[in-house]
Amino acid sequence: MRNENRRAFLRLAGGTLAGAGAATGALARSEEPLAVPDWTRQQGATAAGYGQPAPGETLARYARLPPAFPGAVATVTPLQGLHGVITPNGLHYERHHAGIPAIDPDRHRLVVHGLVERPLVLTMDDLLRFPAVSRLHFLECSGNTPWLGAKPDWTVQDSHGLLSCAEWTGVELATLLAEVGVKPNAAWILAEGADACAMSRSIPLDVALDGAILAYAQNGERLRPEQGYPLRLFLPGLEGNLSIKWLRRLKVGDRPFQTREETSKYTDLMPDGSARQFTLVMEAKSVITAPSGGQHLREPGLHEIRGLAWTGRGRVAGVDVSTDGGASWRPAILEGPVLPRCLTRFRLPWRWEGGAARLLSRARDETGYVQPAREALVGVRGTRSYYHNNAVFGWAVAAGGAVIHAA
Ligand SMILES: Nc1nc2c(c(=O)[nH]1)N[C@H]1C(S)=C(S)[C@@H](COP(=O)(O)O)O[C@H]1N2
Ligand SMILES: [Mo]
Repeated sequence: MRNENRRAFLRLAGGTLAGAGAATGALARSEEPLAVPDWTRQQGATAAGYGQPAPGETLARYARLPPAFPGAVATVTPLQGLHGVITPNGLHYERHHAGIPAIDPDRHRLVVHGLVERPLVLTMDDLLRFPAVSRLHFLECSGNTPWLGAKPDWTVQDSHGLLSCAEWTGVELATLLAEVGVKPNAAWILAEGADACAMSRSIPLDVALDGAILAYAQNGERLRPEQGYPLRLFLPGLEGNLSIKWLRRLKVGDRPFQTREETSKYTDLMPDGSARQFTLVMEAKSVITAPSGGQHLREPGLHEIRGLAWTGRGRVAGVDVSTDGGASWRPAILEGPVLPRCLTRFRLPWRWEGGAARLLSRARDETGYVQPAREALVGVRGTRSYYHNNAVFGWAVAAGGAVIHAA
């Protein structure tokens, strides 16, 4: 296009767009809308072996609490900065009870024994020859979202960051169990990690046969060391602790093995002093990621409320959003495809008039289960629980646009 024509076209476009609203004001006001910038006047940088985010777009995990010792760390995913449902591998949350072991993949072995016809010792090469499946699933630590001690200055990374979602590739546990042949009285499987705490959990056999994966890849590349390289168990929809990283042993038995992680930890203390064991499923939950804690709404007008919903029981069926603290609710739009036991993005256009508002989201899953209000959850579970807080969670927008956490 010749220069003069181009200017005329842009003037016209600018004029038309300017009429559409304040957001396009900058374009309409610009003297020279398409001046040739410096970066267009010279050759760009050369290619990199492994790509990195653009400078200035670097999100980061951080430890939510100072670890008791360096290996016992939990780092949180910056949910407020992510789009869609996939967590980039470098930002997947981490929970290590005894640090990240440095495993030589050539010397790593997986032993399968106990109540099986043909015990096996497998190398990584052996496992890579089995039929491979790839599935998109969320992973959430059951200790995500502290039960007590909510803070107004929480960001969504602080309150919900022990949550990530990836495409996991590996061998279905069912395939391997068919290979070793489980005995008729088999009912539970012990999974053990190769880290310094030999993290171990018992999994009911029927649960283990329902989509569990011996995963060696994550979002297309081999697992990151912090996610269990070279092999982890991945149990879709269940509390993160069951997805044993650095997996080295599977033992089939006829009863639960009663490991430390299912007796002293990962149980739910009820108001009457009894403790629930093996509360494995992550129930339906959702959270608004924008606007969220620490963010600031700059100007009144149209804003899109965005968030994530998930359930360990299948698919998210719907998400309702309230902007008035629960007095009224509107159904949000679910961004497809809505996959089972996977994060689902929801969004809802909202006109912010500039006043105070209280934003809440409430997920519903395909079983009919509805994410509970905090009072309802505490009514049943009391306040002595630590794990499985899936209560409705709110953000307060102040008249000036500042966003903080408010139940
Ligand atoms: N071997 C081993 N497996 C483990 C853990 C661990 O410390 N050691 N942490 C568990 C916990 S509590 C969670 S929530 C998830 C975290 O997985 P991620 O670090 O890949 O996010 O792994 C689980 N598997
Ligand atoms: Mo966890």
